[in-house]
Amino acid sequence: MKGSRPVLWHISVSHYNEKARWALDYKRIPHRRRGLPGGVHMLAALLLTRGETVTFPVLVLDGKGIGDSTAIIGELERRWPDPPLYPEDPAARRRALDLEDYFDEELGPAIRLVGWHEMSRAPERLAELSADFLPPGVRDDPRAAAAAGRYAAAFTNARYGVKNEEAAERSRQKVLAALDRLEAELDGGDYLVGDRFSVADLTAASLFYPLALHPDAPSLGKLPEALERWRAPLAERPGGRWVAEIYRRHRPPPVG
Ligand SMILES: N[C@@H](CCC(=O)N[C@@H](CS)C(=O)NCC(=O)O)C(=O)O
Repeated sequence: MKGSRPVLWHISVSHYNEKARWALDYKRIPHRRRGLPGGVHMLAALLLTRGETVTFPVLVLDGKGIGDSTAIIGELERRWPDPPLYPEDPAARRRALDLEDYFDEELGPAIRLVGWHEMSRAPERLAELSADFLPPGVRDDPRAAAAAGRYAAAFTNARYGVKNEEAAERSRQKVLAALDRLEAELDGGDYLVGDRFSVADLTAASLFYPLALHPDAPSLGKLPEALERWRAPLAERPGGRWVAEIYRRHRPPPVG
């Protein structure tokens, strides 16, 4: 299948998936998207990457499945270098990749856990969010939506332990630490590395999208009250405002 259009296998609400979508859109790479509900996607990821990963996103390029958003961006950068996401200068590039790694490892799992923790405690909100993954014929059936919500709560608890209050509190602290670090690294500037947009900004903004909820980011619907109470003041911090601004300036619409 050499030369065929790349296919991104993704989960619509997932922030790591948003990171890969943003990179494809930023580079204006024509591709197709295939969405799957969380949980079901793990078998697909295993098959698409021939056993290498159980996570989405997976990008299929020339018949080969590439798992992990960082590896996907690395391959996009190699094949479609313009516009670049990696700085040219080696020291700046190292810094950008280190920041990508920091936000991937420290922020990504923590903000996901906080989000699912609060969603799991608000079954009606979770049912609404999960209904989007149902086929059109059953999407409007409240019992099907509630069942999809229960499945999402069970899956995220089994996989990430989202019901655990102590884990949620540790994760809230990690998100705060990541926001502190973001603001310290920016030091009042527009970009994390040098004076232009790079993979570091794309990673921080996409993984922080649930904080800023910019209209161009994935929609999470109406948030549970507790989640909104936690999120709203953080969105007003300089780091939260920066995420919204980076979305406004650098998140292009999806490539058709
Ligand atoms: N390091 C991976 C993380 C991706 C990831 O954790 N994806 C989640 C969805 S948000 C997933 O597929 N989780 C399934 C699992 O953890 O087994 C990346 O950057 O792509």
